[in-house]
Amino acid sequence: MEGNSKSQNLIDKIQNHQVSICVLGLGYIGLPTASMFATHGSQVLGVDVNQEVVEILKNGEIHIEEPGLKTIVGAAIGSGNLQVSDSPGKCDVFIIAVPTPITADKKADLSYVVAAAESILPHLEAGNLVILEATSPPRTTEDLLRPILERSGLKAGTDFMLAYSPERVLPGRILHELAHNSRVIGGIDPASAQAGKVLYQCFVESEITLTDATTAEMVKLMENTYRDINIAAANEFSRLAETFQVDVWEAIAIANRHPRVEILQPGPGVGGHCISVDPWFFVEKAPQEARLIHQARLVNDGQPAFVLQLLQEELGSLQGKTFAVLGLTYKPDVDDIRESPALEIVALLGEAGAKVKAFDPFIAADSRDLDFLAASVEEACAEADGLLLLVNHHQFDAIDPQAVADLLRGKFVLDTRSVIDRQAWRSAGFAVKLLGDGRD
Ligand code: SAJ
Repeated sequence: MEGNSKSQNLIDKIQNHQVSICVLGLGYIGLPTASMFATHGSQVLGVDVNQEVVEILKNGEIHIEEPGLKTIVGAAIGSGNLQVSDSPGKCDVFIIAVPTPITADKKADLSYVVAAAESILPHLEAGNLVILEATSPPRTTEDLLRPILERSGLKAGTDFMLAYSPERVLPGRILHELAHNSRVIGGIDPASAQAGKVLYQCFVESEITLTDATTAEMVKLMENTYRDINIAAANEFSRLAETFQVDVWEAIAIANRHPRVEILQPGPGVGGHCISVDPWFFVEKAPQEARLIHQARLVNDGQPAFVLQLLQEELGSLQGKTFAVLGLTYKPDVDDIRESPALEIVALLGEAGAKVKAFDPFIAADSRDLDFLAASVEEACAEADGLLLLVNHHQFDAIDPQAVADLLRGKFVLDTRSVIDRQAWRSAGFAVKLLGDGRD
């Protein structure tokens, strides 16, 4: 019962706009979340262990590309409600929004969650609420986070509240989806979940469903796993279409006219830090049960090698050839290259003895980490033996095949996303190959 009076105190503070919130991790999720709370009247301390990020934000800039983010961060900092720091302080609520990547052997790396939880310890007080937002293997809140926080001497459920509430927003639409997507909050007890609900109601305009922490963890992983399996089906269909000399894009469009079929789009593979990562958390924890999930991961992870195979079938040996690569990010119109299949394809081209000149409008040509970047489509195409379209950024819609034809040494284009107007490219003298069209 003590827990309920604690939660009522916190709920009163939230409703009276007197709550202070510490958001740990100022990345794609933490920064928009911190800014949303701040612009809706809460006092927010945004924390990132990367000093460079803290400095950029203090100078009114942002370190990630996301529509509308700069405006809302500017408004949050300008209002005085959002402060940034490299270490947490005393607050009513702590939200952990740090990355949970996978290791090379496909195990969840929870070191950032552990570090964030430990950094809260000296500040944790009775009546606080701690919420984990990072995508995590089932039971992380109960079996990893709870014991760390209880090292404070306080007991979860009795002295402080603890919940898991995954982010579900789509990069490129984060601000809209933060407010309009439904949200799930899993508490270690009903009082924790209820306090979380009142908190997120500050800016979430959609339904908020309450459950227990482990169910909420599982829900998050199931959503991304479901999408991964469905993309794997589309990718496998693209391979079958090559075998049976069918255009998979046409076949999918026709199949999707069935009222209960909605096949996704094939492509060069699945990237990003979510869908290509999260299903592994099931495989790691329950390999005997997660067999379909494992196979889907292997299909999607094998798609870059399939792209190389198509290229070799079209052009023979790639040794000594140079390719113009258009697009490096994991999907269109974002600046995120984490787990990007395009980077895997660049690496495979290198292993096959080919050179790459890549252009991506979302990546600065002087990026320190990538040494194969061109500053424009034209620069990438100059003297290339072929062109690979790996990401369907909107900017690429405007490429005129006639304008680039003379720049390339070899007039060959491989489209992995079904975006180019094949007839127009053929008229400009190109041999065109579309991934998944076995008739090409
Ligand atoms: N992709 C395809 N074919 C498709 C759809 C996507 O090849 O038909 C590829 C994309 O090119 C990309 C990858 O899949 O490489 C993932 O892109 P995505 O747009 O499907 O998803 P993410 O990773 O940007 O965001 C997902 C979303 N989850 C679901 O849609 C179930 C988002 O709602 C989550 O919040 C996010 O993961 C996350 O953070 O977990």
